[in-house]
Amino acid sequence: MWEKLQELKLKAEGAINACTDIDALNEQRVALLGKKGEMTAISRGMGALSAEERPKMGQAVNEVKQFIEELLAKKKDELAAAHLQQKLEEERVDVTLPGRPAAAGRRHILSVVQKDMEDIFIGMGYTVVDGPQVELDKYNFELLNLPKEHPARDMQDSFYFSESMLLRTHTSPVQARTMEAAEGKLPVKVISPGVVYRRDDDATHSPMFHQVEGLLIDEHVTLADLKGTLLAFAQQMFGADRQIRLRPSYFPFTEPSVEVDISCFNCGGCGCRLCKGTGWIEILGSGMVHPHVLEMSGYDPEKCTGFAFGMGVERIAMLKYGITDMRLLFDNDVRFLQQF
Ligand code: 2NL
Repeated sequence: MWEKLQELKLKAEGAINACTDIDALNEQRVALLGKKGEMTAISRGMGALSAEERPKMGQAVNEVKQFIEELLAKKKDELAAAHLQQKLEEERVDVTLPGRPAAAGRRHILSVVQKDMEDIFIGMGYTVVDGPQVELDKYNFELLNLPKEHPARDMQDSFYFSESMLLRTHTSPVQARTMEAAEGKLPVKVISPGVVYRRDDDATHSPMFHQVEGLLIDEHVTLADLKGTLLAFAQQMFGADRQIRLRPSYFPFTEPSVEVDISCFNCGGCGCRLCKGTGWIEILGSGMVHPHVLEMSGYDPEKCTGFAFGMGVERIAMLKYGITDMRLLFDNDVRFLQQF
C-alpha cells in the first residue's frame, strides 16, 4: 500500500505537469482525487490495516493528497497565466498605427458663402446682427416705407400667421430693430444675414432663401461711400480686377435706388454666355436710405444720411460656383454638396 501511494505520487506529478490546458487538468483532478479516483481507492484499502499502521498510513495519504492538491493549484495558476499571456499576444494593439479616417462632415456651401460675405464686411468694420424670423408687419413693412396697400407688397407676397405677423420677407426688419434700439446714436454700421421667406417657387426662386443686408448711417454718408464699399466687396468676393456698375432702380426704402452689376469674372467683360454677352452680371440692389425710413426709426434726415444694400446668398453662391439650378442647394444630395 505504501508503494502504491508513492507510485501514485510520482504518477500524479508527471500527469499534472503534462497538462497543457485547464480541461486536461480538471480530468486529472477527477482521476486522482475524485470519488472514483485512485486516491479514494487507496484510502478504501486502509480498512485492512492494523490499528498500529492505520494512523501512519492515514498521515501519509493526507500528505500525498495535499501534495497533489498543491500541484493542481500551482498548475492551474500557471495555465491561467499562460492563457492570459497568449491572449495578450494575440490581441495586441499597435497604438502607433494611423487610425481609420473618420468620415468628416462639412459646412453647406450656402453657409460657407454666407460666412465669406460676413467676413468681408466684418473686415470693413461692420457688426453682424440677428433677429426673429417671425416678424411683425410693423418691422417687415411699415418702418421700411411699405404701408398697407402699398403696391410693392405684392412683389413679395408673404406667409402670414395673422394680419400683423408673418415670416420675414427680407432681413431689413433686423436693421429697423437695430435703428430703433440705437435711439438715434451714430454711426449705425451693421449687416444682417439670414433666412427669409417668400411665396415663390420655380427654377430660380425658392420659398426659403438667404440674404445679407447691410446698413450704414452716419453724418455725410454719400452714394460714393456706397460705391466704394460695394467695389471692395465685389473685388474680395469675385477677384481683385472686378469693376462695378450702378444702374438706377427702385426700392420703396431707398432713394435713389441702384442695381449693382459686376464685370463678368468669366470673360472679363468681353461678353460670354454667363453674362449673356453684356460683360456685366447683376449681384445686388441698394441705395441711399429713404429720409422717411430714417425719420420713422428716430433719425433726423437733416443731420445724417445712410446707405443700404441687400443681396441673395443663393445668387452669389450660384454665380461663384457655377451652379445652374437653385433647387440643388436645398435637395441635400451629398454627391452635390461634397463638391464644395
Ligand atoms: C435686393 C435689394 C435692398 C435694402 C435692401 C434696406 C434696409 C433698411 C433701410 C433701407 Cl433698414 N434699405 N435694405 C435697400 C436696398 C435694397 O435689397 O435686391 N435684395 C435681395
